[in-house]
Amino acid sequence: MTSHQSANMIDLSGEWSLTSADGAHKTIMSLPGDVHSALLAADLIPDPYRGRNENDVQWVAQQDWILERRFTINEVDASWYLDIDNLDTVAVVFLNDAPVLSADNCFRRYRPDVSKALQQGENVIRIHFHSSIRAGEERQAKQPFYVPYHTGNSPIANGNMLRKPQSHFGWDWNLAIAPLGCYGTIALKKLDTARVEHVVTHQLHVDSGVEVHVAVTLFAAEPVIVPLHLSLGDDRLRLDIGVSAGETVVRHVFHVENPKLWWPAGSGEQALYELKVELPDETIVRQIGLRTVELLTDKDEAGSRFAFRINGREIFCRGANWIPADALFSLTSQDKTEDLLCSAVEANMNMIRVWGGGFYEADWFYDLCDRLGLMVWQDFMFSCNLYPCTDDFLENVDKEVDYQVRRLSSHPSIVLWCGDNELVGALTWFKEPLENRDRYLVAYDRLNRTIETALKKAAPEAIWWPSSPASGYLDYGDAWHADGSGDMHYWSVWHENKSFDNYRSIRPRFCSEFGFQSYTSMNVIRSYADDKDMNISSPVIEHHQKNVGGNERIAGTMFRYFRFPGSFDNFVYLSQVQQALAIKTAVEFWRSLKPHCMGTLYWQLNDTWPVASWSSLDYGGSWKALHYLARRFFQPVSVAAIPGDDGQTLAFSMVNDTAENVAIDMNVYVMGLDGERIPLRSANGECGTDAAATLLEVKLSDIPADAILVWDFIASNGMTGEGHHVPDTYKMLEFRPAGLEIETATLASGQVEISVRASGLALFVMLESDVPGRYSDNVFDLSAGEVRKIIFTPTRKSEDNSTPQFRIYDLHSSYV
Ligand code: BMA
Repeated sequence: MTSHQSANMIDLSGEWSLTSADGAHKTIMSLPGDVHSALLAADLIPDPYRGRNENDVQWVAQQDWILERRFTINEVDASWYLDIDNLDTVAVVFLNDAPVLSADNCFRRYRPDVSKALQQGENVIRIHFHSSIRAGEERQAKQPFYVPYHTGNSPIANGNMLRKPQSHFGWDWNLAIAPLGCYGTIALKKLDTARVEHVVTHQLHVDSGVEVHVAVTLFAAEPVIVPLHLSLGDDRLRLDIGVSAGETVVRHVFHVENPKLWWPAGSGEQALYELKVELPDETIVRQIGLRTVELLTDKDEAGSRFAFRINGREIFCRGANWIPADALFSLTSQDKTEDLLCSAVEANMNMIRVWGGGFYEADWFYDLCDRLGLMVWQDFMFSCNLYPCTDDFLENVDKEVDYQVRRLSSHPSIVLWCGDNELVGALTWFKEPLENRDRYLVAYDRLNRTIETALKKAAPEAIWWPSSPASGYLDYGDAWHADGSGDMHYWSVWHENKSFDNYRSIRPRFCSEFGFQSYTSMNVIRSYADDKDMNISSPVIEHHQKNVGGNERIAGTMFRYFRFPGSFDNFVYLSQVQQALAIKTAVEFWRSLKPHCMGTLYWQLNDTWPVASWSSLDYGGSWKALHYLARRFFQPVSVAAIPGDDGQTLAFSMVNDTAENVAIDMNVYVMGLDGERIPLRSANGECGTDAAATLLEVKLSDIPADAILVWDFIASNGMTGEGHHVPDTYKMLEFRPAGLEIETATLASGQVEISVRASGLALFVMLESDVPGRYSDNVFDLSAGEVRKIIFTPTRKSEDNSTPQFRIYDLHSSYV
């Protein structure tokens, strides 16, 4: 929570005029905002998310653009500055034709003094955006040697030259349109006495409680005495500070007795204290959560550990990777992001990784994570490319890191700062570093060292991890395949076309990326495609797949495990089922390795536009099949069936991430393909706190031909679950019609109660409606005669207020 209130401020957000530098295009644009959205609103471009319109809007980023507005000021004296952040990216700001700022880093905050350029009465402010495409090209040409970038991820060239979100240049899930605009604060502020430059905190947990060390950096143009109020909760004090010209750091230590601790979701409360820093006309608020964080990397027989210890307790991290909330800033909102993050927590996640190809998110994003108990693995914004190591570039990075770390380091949710995404791997992806590894490795180390040094200077207690993935500090090994230490990105199943079983061939310490794609849901497909496009390889559908070979991989995997679906919508459904199965296979096995493995973050939580991707949430926030399964396979207490290496047995593995021991009762049945269950085994056992253990082993030979295994369990803490196991592949079984029927009743709340009944065996029963919404459960199995009641909560009302229409899928009917 950061708020700035000042009587001496001219807020410049709101309406500006937008003109292409050649004068050919003109409209208005609302700030904060992005240029493409403004052009779309003015009908100057088609919706880039529909059809193949992405191709038709490429000209936008090739232009220079000019934003301009007027404002009046009555009192001009020597103390005004421009406060601007998230300016995207290479831009010059003019005030009454005088250049007052030359910016080239979307991740910095700029506060130039503009007093000399201001005039009494009317003023004109103009921002000249230089085309990122041309700026990238010019900077690449000036490099002492060529600096390669990933052409697959970045179809728009040279994005690595610019400090702006790398996925703006395209990605294997993003459209490539190089957006530009101004996404943060834009205001003129008067520097009356002093202003707050930074508020940085750190905490020391001691016997008598917690010491919260607060360092406030004040900035003044001239020496002055200012009253500064500091408060933490009810503890408030006033200090009269003599500030010198330039920066002055004021330090204070609050003692919190009987501290209420902040815990990750599922492990305890998210107690928060409010820290307030007040100058006469400025108030800064920070949310403080009291907690300790350690990253354990002790050596052991397998290599070395990778585990987070929060408040003295090792926490298994369950989560996913976060990419930007939308490809276009103007389409983002706090509500939409809150919905996505709440979905993460509802699926029993306790960590997200803010991936290095997007943004350092806004303050409110981390406030939400603090409140929700979502730990944040925070990457620095470098991804999949190599980067310049020239002095000017490194100096720019140093300032970016300094600003971002000081801005964010108070958040209890942020538990780790990571140098980049996949830059060590990138050293092996291009011919230049393969031919001259020394040069590029040294260049990489200069960048990585710059980031580390700036981080430690800004927040000495912050936990630093050099890169994701990394096998260790100063270890440049292959963390895509070596599983003994560090964090791992395991992509062999998707990118190397290995079978789902292959997830069980590795024993990661912490898997921070692994993923499997699906098509986005039908409602979302309908938002960008017409009826004629509804074919898995139509040009429009292929256009909404950005990973080369992605659709072939999805279809090929279906051949491996299923009978080919009979229609486009069934293909979409089955693609989501197999995605969910892939990720479930990995997570269940890796959780069973606890405490050898202490985290799994799948790739990826969300989407930036409507596209086939690895996400578990559709663009717009609806849950794909994977997200419903994630809620189960991430449940703090769960049971999973893990096939043994011998091919003969199936082990039921219990895992318990809670702080209490639990007793688990489980029943295993043989299920005929007619949907009739026959009890096979019952078992009960204890699973200790923070442990995994085998509850029961079943011989695969106990499963008759033409049957599968199903089970259910209940734990002493009330958590329940169910599942099935097919001995071979689904396509080998002669499933029969499930005879699914649904009855719906609209409740006074506007929710819909849906009764789903099967007359035979129904696997992966999935409800889909014509209006977006959430189901109390979805993608479940039914046996013959079983009825399940589901509550559907629409996220918005249908236009004509009619009852939502439902469509129901199951495995057998997807084939026919
Ligand atoms: C990982 C990520 C992204 C990418 C994903 C899927 O390596 O870091 O770069 O989108 O793979 O290929």
